Amino acid sequence: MATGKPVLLSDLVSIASYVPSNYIRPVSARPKLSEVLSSDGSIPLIDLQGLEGPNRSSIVGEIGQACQTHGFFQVKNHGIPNKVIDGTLSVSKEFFHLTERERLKNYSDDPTKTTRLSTSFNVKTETVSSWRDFLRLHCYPLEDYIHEWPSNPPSFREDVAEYCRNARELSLRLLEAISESLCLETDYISKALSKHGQHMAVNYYPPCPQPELTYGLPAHADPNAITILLQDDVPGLQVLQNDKWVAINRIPYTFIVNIGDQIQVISNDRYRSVLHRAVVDRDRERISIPTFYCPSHDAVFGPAPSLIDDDHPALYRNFAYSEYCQKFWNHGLATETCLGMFKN
Ligand SMILES: *[C@@H]1O[C@H](CO)[C@@H](O)[C@H](O)[C@H]1NC(C)=O
Ligand SMILES: *[C@@H]1O[C@H](CO)[C@@H](O)[C@H](O)[C@H]1NC(C)=O
Ligand SMILES: O=C(O)CCC(=O)C(=O)O
Repeated sequence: MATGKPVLLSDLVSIASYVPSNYIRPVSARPKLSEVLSSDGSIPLIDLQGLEGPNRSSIVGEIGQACQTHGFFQVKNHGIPNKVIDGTLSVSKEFFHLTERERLKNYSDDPTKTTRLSTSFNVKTETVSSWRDFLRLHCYPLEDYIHEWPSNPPSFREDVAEYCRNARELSLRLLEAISESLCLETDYISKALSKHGQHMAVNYYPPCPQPELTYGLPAHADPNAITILLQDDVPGLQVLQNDKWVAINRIPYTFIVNIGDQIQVISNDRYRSVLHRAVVDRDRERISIPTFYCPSHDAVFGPAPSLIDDDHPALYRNFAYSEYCQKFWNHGLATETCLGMFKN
C-alpha cells in the first residue's frame, strides 16, 4: 500500500490526462457509445403511492409486468424522504473527496471483508481494470457492521445508516409485491432469503479523459434478489433491452430497481435478471449507490413449486446461495450470467 504509487483510481486520475493501458478494453469489448439508445420512456416508472391501499393489485400488476418485460423499473412516491437521499449522496461525495491517507484507512483488496474501500472490480483476478473506486458496506443487521464503517466524514455513519433502514423497508415492500405478482404467498420471497442480507456499494467514477475506451463497470447481472439504485445527476447506467444498450437518465428523487438472479430463479424465468453496465463521463465525476438486497448464505434457491408444471418444468436445480456467490466472484464480470451453471 505504501509504494508511493496511487492505489485508488481517484488518486491516479488527478495526474493522468489519458487512460492508462491497463484500463483500455480490446476494440471488440468497448462501449460503442455512438450506438447506445437514449432512454426516455424505455423503463417503466411506477408510482408506489397506493401500494398499501385499495389499488394494490393494479400496482402489483404493473410491477410484475415490468419484471417480466424489462427486468428494470423506476419508482416514485417510494417513501424515502428527499433529505435522506440528499444526505446520503452528499456525505458519499465528501468521503471520496477526503485525503487519500484518510480514505485508505478502509482500503482492502480482500473481497471477503465486510467493509472495504477498493478499486475496479476484483484487482486480484481481473486482467483489465474498470474506471471506478468503491466503498462496499454490509448494512443488515446494522449493529453488526456500523462500527466498521468510515467515521469520517463525521456524519457518515448516521446519514448512511438512515438511508439503509429506508432502503431495507422499500426492498421488503417490493419483495412482497413481487411475491404477490407471481401469485405466491406475500412473504414467499422474504422467507426464501432466510436471515436476509443487505449490502451497499458507494461507487465513485472519476472523470475519464477517454470514456469510449473503458467502463466504470462492464456488463453484468446482479447475483442477489433485488437492487435499488440511488445515483446523482450524472448519467452512466446503461441497460440491455432487446439486445441494444439503452442509457437511463435519472429522474430526481426516484430509484431504479432491478431484479437479480435469485428472483429469476424463483420465478422459473418468468422474470428477468438483466445485464447492465456503467460508463464514465469525460468531465464529471459520478456517484452511484446500489443497495443489494440479498439472501443469507444458508438460503436455498430453486423455482417456486407452484410455478412448475408439465408446461413449465423446473429450469434450475436447487442450490445454496453460498455456492452461487462463490461462482459469481470467481467468474468475474462477464456477459454470460452465472445462471447457466445452475440450469437443470
Ligand atoms: C386508484 O387508481 C386510480 C386510477 O389510477 C386513481 O384515480 C385513484 O385515485 C387511486 N386511488 C387511490 C386510493 O390511490
Ligand atoms: C474504516 O475507517 C474508520 C475510520 O474512518 C475506522 O474506524 C474503521 O475501523 C475502518 N474499518 C475497517 C474495516 O477498516
Ligand atoms: O453505477 C451504476 O449505475 C451501476 C452500478 C452497478 O451496476 C453495480 O454496482 O453493480
